[in-house]
Amino acid sequence: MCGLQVTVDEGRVTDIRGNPDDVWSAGHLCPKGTALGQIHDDPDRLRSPMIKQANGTHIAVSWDEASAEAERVLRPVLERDGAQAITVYVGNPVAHNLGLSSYIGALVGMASAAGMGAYYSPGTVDQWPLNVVGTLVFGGMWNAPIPDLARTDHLVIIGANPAASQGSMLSAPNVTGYLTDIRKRGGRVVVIDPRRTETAQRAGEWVPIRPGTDALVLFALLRTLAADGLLRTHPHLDGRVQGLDDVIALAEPFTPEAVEGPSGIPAVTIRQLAHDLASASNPVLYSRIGACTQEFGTLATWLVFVLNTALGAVDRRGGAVFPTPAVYSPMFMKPPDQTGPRWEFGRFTSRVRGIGEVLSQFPVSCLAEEVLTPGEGRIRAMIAVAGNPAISAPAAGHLDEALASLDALICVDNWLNETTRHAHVIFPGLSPLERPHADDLYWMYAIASCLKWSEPLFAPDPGRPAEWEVLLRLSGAVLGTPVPDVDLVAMDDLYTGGLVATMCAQPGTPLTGRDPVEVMGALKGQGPERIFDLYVRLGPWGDGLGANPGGLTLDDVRAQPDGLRLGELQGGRLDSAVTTPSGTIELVHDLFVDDVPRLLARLEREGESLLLTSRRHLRSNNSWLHNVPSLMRGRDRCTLLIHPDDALRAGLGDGDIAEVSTSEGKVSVPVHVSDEMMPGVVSLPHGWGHGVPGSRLGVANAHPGVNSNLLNPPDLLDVPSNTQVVNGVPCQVRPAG
Ligand SMILES: Nc1nc2c(c(=O)[nH]1)N[C@H]1C(S)=C(S)[C@@H](COP(=O)(O)OP(=O)(O)OC[C@H]3O[C@@H](n4cnc5c(=O)[nH]c(N)nc54)[C@H](O)[C@@H]3O)O[C@H]1N2
Ligand SMILES: Nc1nc2c(c(=O)[nH]1)N[C@H]1C(S)=C(S)[C@@H](COP(=O)(O)OP(=O)(O)OC[C@H]3O[C@@H](n4cnc5c(=O)[nH]c(N)nc54)[C@H](O)[C@@H]3O)O[C@H]1N2
Ligand SMILES: [Mo]
Repeated sequence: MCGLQVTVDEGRVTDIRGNPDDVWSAGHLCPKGTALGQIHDDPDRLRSPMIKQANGTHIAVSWDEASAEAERVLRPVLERDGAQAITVYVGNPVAHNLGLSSYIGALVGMASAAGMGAYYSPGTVDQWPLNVVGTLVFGGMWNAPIPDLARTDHLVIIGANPAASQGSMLSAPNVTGYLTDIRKRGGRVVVIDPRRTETAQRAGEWVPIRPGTDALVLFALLRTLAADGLLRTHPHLDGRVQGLDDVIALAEPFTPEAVEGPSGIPAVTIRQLAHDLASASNPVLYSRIGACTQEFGTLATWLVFVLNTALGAVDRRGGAVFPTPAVYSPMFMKPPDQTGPRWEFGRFTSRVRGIGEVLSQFPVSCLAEEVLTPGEGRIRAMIAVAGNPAISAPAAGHLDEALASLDALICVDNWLNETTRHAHVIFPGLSPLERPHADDLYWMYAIASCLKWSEPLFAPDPGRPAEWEVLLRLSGAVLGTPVPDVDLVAMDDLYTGGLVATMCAQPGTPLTGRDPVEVMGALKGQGPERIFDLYVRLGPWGDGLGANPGGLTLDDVRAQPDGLRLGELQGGRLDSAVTTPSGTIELVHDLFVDDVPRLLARLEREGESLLLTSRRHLRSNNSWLHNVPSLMRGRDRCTLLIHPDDALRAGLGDGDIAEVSTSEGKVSVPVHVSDEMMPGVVSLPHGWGHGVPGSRLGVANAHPGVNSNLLNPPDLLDVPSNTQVVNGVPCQVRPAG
């Protein structure tokens, strides 16, 4: 989302810096942005499709040969077992890539129409609790207020490390600058995290917490606010909230004294935290992945919004506010398979484990067993789009085995890596500098309403399709046309026309009630540009396809290479932003209430072992920036962080190699002894474990690290949301060898 200024000399990138004139980022840039030139020039980046030969190695082939090979492996599966034998894996970069984000719906939607069961994504190792809470409390999978960083005077950050991640489901340039500013204007930033992170160091206030116990502490905070008479009335929320008293009643058993032992946070500290929140002018809590991918991810994420509501922070400037995205996204719509007035969960169950779907997904760790277990309905083909599940999914060892066993694995990916080495065919996308770019979903979490469009810097080599064309080709193939014969123009019209027709037919979209033929007639061009033009025009500042004459179209956005800044965060948006059946914030649902007994049982658990957690680094991006030389300089980053007391007990010194083991597996990894970890908790980054045979990653393979997901068991789950637990996994640590 940050604006770049790229200097090119004779066709080569010589410099990348932040664009000082960018309306959004005003010159800010993180190391990932500066890496785009090296990504573009990476000799390992695939420029032509690859197919796997009989001996298991990959060779470059023409696009026609690749299509023929995809047809050769895919068709027999479809003919023998039907579309129920295929699945799609939607990887993380899909959300950050205009062509993929615009057309992944074509592939998933058409494969579903053909009979595919669940699709998979890293969502269940990420933000699925937030999706569940957004759906039930605010009315949409991606509905959630964000902290008003520029105005809060008391920010509590739970399980997020924006100093590394730059903020997650919270889009702001230079988040750490905002944290510094909060303190400069006399406010406070408190970080609740088992690790004294870079963010905690900046915040100055660190409250260490035992992993997985946030929900206990949040209930205790709520209970304290209520018991100590700190809940004020908040007229702006009058009649707009349901169920707060019921949640307060549920908090009764969670006294600060009761949760002190399990959480490691002294009761007196919890009371102080509650009183500080209540006495601040503009308090707000923000949580992310550490509060999601843990044993009680749904309850913790839910309680953050309960507390924000109880404090009157929701929908108020300086609190938790609803952004106004300037561009529409179809992700704001209810999925077409959710037909009733209320969202349904558990509508179908997984074949092997019998687990119920949540927002159409099973835990990503189900994928391996669905591939490996014989019987009716077994998955035999997979299309993986910009994902590296061999590294990113829990129980990664099983998944690696499963990927190797597929009858057809087709990857849309730019590298030959740990996952794609198993592919029968790899279709590479263009480099980030060869394709246009614009964001959609992430403006939903942004601290300002902006519109931007970036033109491609370089023309792709002749004959290279864009990724959206590859997705349409594969969509057509799943529907029955041989891969080489798919008519891309017809498929594009079918998909875009279908999207428009859905939006016209569904209540509550900007196209409700309009004529799809007339809408399609008002659009020009094809591909992501046509779709993005539609979304600009359907945004609050758009021309509404004629309904709002003089409003914006994509052409207006293109004319402003530094972007358009159209609005700032404000309160008072609840009535339009909240789309629950009642139109109010609905705090109480069975899905939450039914999980409280599980949390109560946590109070009784004793004799805990060492717990494993995850972390991120500023110069990594999940698994896939480790081939960029400038991001790999410096010390080894794939280390086990451990507190000095735990290291001493385990007989480990700084730099020693530890063997870390769990019920799932073991790895050997260098140790970094530091009191930045709280005692009893160790931390490993995810995204490592390179250097596997058959991959082609010159730089990454020279710094392989270990795959932390070899340690994460498949069946440790946050029950209500199907989210995998990768924070708070019981483990043992001892000297290796
Ligand atoms: N540079 C960089 N930026 C990234 C990424 C990257 O890999 N590198 N990844 C991107 C992606 S895909 C995402 S989803 C976002 C994630 O963005 P964030 O949510 O900010 O993720 P992390 O930096 O992993 O921070 C999670 C924190 O949770 C803490 N934690 C672990 N267990 C618990 C617990 O039980 N309770 C509490 N309170 N804290 C806990 C960890 O110690 C860690 O500090 O970042 C995005 N941005
Ligand atoms: N233990 C543990 N596991 C985790 C996490 C954790 O905190 N701890 N975090 C989880 C989270 S939040 C996430 S989002 C997932 C990430 O999980 P994934 O999305 O599966 O993995 P990534 O590492 O992001 O892999 C991205 C893939 O996209 C490819 N790629 C990069 N750019 C492009 C492009 O332009 N086009 C195409 N077609 N492909 C491209 C890369 O080569 C790579 O194969 O990991 C999850 N796994
Ligand atoms: Mo993520």
